[in-house]
Amino acid sequence: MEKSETVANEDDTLQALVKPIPKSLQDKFACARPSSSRAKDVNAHITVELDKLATTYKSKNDTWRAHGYQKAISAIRNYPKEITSREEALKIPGVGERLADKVAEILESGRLQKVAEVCEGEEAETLKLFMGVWGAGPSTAQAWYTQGLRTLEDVCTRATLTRHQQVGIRLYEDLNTRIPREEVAEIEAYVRKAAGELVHGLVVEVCGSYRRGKPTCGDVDILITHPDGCSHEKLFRPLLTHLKQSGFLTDDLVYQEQNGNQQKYLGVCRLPGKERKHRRLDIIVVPYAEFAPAIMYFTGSAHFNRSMRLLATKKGMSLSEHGLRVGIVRQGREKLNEGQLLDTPSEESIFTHLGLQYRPPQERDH
Ligand code: TTP
Ligand code: MG
Repeated sequence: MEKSETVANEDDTLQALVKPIPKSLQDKFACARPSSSRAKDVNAHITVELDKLATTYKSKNDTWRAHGYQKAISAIRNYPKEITSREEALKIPGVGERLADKVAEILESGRLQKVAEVCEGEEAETLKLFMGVWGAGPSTAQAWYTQGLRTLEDVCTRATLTRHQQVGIRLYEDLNTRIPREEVAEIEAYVRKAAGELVHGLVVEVCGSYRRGKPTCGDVDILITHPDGCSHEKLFRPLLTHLKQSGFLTDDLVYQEQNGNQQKYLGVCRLPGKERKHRRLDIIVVPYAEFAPAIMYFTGSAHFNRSMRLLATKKGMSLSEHGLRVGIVRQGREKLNEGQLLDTPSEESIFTHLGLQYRPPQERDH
């Protein structure tokens, strides 16, 4: 009893360090709203066109424009009614004058001239092709294009490829095919069984788009921890060796990336049996104390995470896959202190600390 009071008082003291922001501002954050379900996506004819722009700007390394469109797409997806006019679009938070013009153009003509200009030229098509090579980001894609390369064959013969990119080219078709949920579940079961043979009592969760309920996934993001707070330490390397020996892991991309106390493996796997495709697999092993912030982060979406982190920043806090801190002083974007770590035993507790209503993973698909 006495102990829980101490914790409660400590929590109250830390909670007092949270900078309040007006509710009207808080409500503007995507993370304060549920993402709409697909069934309610009545403005898909609009978001499909805007999404082409967002994807192309991303491949051109224009992150600022790409995020701007992503934000508008998310806002429009969450709008519950079919948009019928420019004025109606303009009333949606996140949609400004220029975007409303684009919505009006789509409503009138069913398409967007800018999509033809920005997304349909030879350069845009080639950059999209090159961005599909695992390990090639926008800068590499652009460099290959500038070098005069136009096809994957050109890249194979004339570019100097990193080890990742060699895997990306060799498995181009497989790695650019989305994975049905059912197969993700099979991959999880395979990893869970292998991990369970090494250490008992592990918690194994598939995060990413799978946990958000998507019917298909780009890759498989598996998070592993152990409730006793220490047994996870014995798992990482033996598990990878085990999965490699059985032939399940076929290619390593990043063998071990140390991120604080978290360990991350990025690779390629293939289930046993005929006609199986190679699939991208991430395995992240985290200490139990970081489980909630880690599972929040790896569940995403990336847009939802950006919104959460920005809200935390506005409140003088800082959110990452390692934890939630309070009492952060910033000069511009630079943090001047470490702040204090809040107790986050569950995802719910992170929402509560940020003054948000809890959203289950399916409602974070922004
Ligand atoms: P991804 O596997 O890249 O994304 P995803 O699982 O949501 O979608 P996909 O079906 O294409 O695999 O990353 C997993 C999570 O990691 C993502 O949902 C949120 C987090 N993340 C970020 O917050 N920012 C990022 O830039 C990336 C790449 C991931
Ligand atoms: Mg994923």
